[in-house]
Amino acid sequence: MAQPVTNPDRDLDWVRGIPQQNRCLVMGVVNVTPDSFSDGGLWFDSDAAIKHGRDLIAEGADIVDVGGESTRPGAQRVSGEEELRRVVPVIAALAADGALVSVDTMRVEVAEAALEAGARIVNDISGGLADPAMPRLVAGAKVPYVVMHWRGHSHDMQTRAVYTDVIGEVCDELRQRMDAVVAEGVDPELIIVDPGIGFAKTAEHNWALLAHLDRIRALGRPILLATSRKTFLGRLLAAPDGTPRPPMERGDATVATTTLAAAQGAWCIRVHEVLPNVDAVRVVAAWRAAR
Ligand code: PMM
Repeated sequence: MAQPVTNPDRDLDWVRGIPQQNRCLVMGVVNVTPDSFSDGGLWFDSDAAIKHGRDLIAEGADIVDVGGESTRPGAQRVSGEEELRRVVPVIAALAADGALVSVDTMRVEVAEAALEAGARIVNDISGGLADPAMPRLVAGAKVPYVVMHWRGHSHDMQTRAVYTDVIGEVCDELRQRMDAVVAEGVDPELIIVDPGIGFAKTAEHNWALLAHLDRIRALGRPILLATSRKTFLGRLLAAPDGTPRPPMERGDATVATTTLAAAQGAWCIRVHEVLPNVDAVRVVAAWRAAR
């Protein structure tokens, strides 16, 4: 893993305990699921998932995010037991290599086992809403906690994509979640906020959020952003007959959104393809340094 820099760009956010770079960080996705929208089934087997995580680190990922439950729109939940079975061996192997691993889970028992296996970040897409015991666990473990904007489980979340002022409401709801988890003992300095691109949001909502990361940054915490291969990009790049661009062909558009996010000071971007996105954040770092 790259060494921390001694003189980071003072404009860049940072999170205690996570090696600092002079650029936006890159989190590589390891979905140990049979049904994720973007790469479902490719890394379902533990050995394949471990190899994939190692490849992402070799390509320059600062963090690998390991998840065992698909959250694509309409997805049904898996059992906690199954989620544990999927993620724990993968996390243990990658952490043993020295990788900085986050666990993508809404379940406290999965987060607990993941931390025991060596994960050092909890990425909870529900921001503590799905499992009310989660903030306590994270508070006790004193690890960075990704609090994402979320309005309910994936099976019907798109019915909740109703806003009069999406940026204002997402900021207010994130602020409420930050206050709630701090009330449970989470150190405010360890919170990372995420506007939750695609979660109870239409394409228009996603674009509005991506255009106004400054407003989310005003919450005072580093931003994690995950646009990679998401549906709004597929819609934007639809064929003339309206067929959305398939997830695997949304890589270049993902890099474009990474550039936009990094230029607005995002702390980290979460992506499926690491190499081109590391290039993009390095370009943005050079551009920012020259301004
Ligand atoms: N999106 C997905 C999964 N985990 N975590 C955070 N913090 N933010 C996100 O937007 C997010 C996430 C869904 O994407 P995937 O199925 O490609 O992993």
